[in-house]
Amino acid sequence: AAQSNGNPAECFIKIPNIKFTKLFINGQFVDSVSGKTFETVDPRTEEVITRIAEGGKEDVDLAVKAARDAFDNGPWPRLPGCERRRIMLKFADLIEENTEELAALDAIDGGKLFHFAKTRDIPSAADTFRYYAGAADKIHGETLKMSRELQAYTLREPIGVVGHITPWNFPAQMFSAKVGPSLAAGCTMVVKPAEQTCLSALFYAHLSKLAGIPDGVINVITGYGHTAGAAISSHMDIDKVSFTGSTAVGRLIMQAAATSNLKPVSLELGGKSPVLIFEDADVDKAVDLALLGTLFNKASEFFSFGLNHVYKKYFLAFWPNSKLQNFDILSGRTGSRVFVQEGIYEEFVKELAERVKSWVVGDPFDPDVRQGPQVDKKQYERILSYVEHGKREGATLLAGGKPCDRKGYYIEPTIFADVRDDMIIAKEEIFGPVMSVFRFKTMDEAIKRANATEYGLAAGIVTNDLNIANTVSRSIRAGIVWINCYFAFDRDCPYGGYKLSGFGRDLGMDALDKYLQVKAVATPIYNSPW
Ligand code: TXE
Repeated sequence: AAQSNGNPAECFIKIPNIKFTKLFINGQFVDSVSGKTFETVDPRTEEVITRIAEGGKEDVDLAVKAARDAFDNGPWPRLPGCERRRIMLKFADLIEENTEELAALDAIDGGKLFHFAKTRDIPSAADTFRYYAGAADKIHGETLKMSRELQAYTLREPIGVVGHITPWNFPAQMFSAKVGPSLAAGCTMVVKPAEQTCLSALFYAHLSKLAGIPDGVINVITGYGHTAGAAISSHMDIDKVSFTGSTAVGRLIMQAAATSNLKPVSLELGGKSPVLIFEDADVDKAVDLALLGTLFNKASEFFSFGLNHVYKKYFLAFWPNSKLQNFDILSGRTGSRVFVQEGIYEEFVKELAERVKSWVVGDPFDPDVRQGPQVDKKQYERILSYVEHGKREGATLLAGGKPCDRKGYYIEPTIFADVRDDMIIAKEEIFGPVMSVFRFKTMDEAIKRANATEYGLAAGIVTNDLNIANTVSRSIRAGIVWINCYFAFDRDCPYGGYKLSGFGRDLGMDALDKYLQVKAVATPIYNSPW
């Protein structure tokens, strides 16, 4: 792969001064009770950006108290929906006004590609708030005629105090996809962002206050998972937990919920998503899809959050020579198992090896860069250890396979071909720029092998044959299937997993239900004419 040594100083964006590093509780930025702080590191340079307040159990208790009070006594759940909508729209506008700064925070804190965050992640987060703002005054129940003498109606009430625990991979989308629907529902909340990417979450907290969201409605506790996160999942006064992250932690959260107050949880967990490329497909387009799907955005993970015009326009500007011009915009989320039908396998692999050479790795502020650094040392080392497994197990290394020769957590885009289903790299989620290419003969075989995973987050199909597309999409056990695109979706498209990829959906109207209780109210009617 090509490397860019783009110096951020030469980029047009000034690295922002860090304004918010404390916990946000009841509308105020405060130190943690213990006074402890932790470092947040810039993955581009491995240097400390700043220290952030380290929230623990006592801080979670304070945040929950504020959220409970805001829920039980405050205005937010009591406002008419149209009023909540107005405030949420203001919040969205403020996010948009601060797009550059938010994008830069995610770039220095998490290695996110700045230009992409600026044109896609942050605008999409603002739009997600707008989408749910529009829902805030459309939450209503049903009237039921139980019998001639008995009538009932249902109320959809906010579930209460919500705990949101999020990962580092998409800070803007995670925040908006969780906070948006819960705000619209009238809930109050405690958000714990991933310890690697806290800076933008604190900035959102600040903007929420400017927008007029009352104190105590959104609280942000920065800190570690086993302390602050665990205090949320086991809290007796939190009514629901919404989590995105690893399957291992998802299990812990469910256990903690079960043994505390039996709060409902929704879990959006890992994946090992297959992409099935059939031999009638255009090889050029399929190669583009596979590259973008697995390598873009530094991880084998890429939220497009939109076939929207902004995204499309930007995307095409970003890749003017891409063969994707006539293709719907795509990307990949853990699309790390690429199954290619034997008739085009050799051609595909050859083209892939060639094309990855021009895949630019480097500073996320450089507009030519397609792949930034990994988020932290732990993730970097974890990915490299999987790469070693791949080599040891005898997969053919087509490209990459080692760290980049520069400071920062940079890894060469790595492609293994001739991967067998029993190899570790074929089974475990790597969550890095590592693609595994498999060969298959028939559609039935491909379906079987694609489904032979404990996960079920997403899948991709590349074919021009309508029958194949329809049959495979019905046969794959995954929460979302993309045909001739990858990771194409938007705020109105529900997202979540089957099997060990979790349950519950983020985004779309389905996500609102997670934050609502249904109450049925029955009453007799005397002398009803009907
Ligand atoms: O996730 P974690 P990490 C997968 C992916 C990745 C792996 C590790 O495989 O390589 O997870 O990533 C908090 N109680 N996905 O370390 O550890 C933690 O502080 C309560 C897939 O980021 O699950 C953070 O806020 N909370 C996924 C959040 O959980 C705890 C996206 C996520 O951390 C906790 C991200 C505990 N005991 C990772 N321990 C996807 N598919 O989108 C940690 N946390």
